[in-house]
Amino acid sequence: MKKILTLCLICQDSKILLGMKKRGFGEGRWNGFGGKVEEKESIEQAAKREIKEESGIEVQNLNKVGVLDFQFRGDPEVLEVHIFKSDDFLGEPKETEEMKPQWFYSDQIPFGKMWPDDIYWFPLFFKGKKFKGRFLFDENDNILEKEIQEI
Ligand code: 8OG
Repeated sequence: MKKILTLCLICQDSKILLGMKKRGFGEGRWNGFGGKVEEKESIEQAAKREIKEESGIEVQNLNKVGVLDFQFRGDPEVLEVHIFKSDDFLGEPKETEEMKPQWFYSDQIPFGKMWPDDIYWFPLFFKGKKFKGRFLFDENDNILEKEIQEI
């Protein structure tokens, strides 16, 4: 069982835009913008749609930077998350029902309030590397297994 998701990190003037997830999966954590790819849309279309829905901005470019697979112990579903970077967008980020956006400097990323895997791959992202990997979590979102490699 595989679920395809997107995650976009929007960068401008050496800052990165994260959103505080206000509800659902990942609630209470800062993250990039994204979600599930719907039937009949491409992964990039889904990425753009989710960014618009969650932050109100329209990204003009998307660069694929990585793919990460996430699994939870005892759950056969694999979350395949396609990660993009964008540095060109229209509009101003605004708070939505799902996310509260905020700009962060790259040396002030709030890893303590993010998914625990992020600390392992954000540094690759900031170095401009492309990567792939997989993480296995337990039911409390602790990392049990991790693999990450540059590609
Ligand atoms: O539609 P929904 O909001 O449930 O989508 C989940 C979002 O969270 C989607 O953008 C993919 C992203 N995501 C995971 N797992 C992880 C993770 O471990 N780290 C980060 N940074 N994002 C994740 O589904």
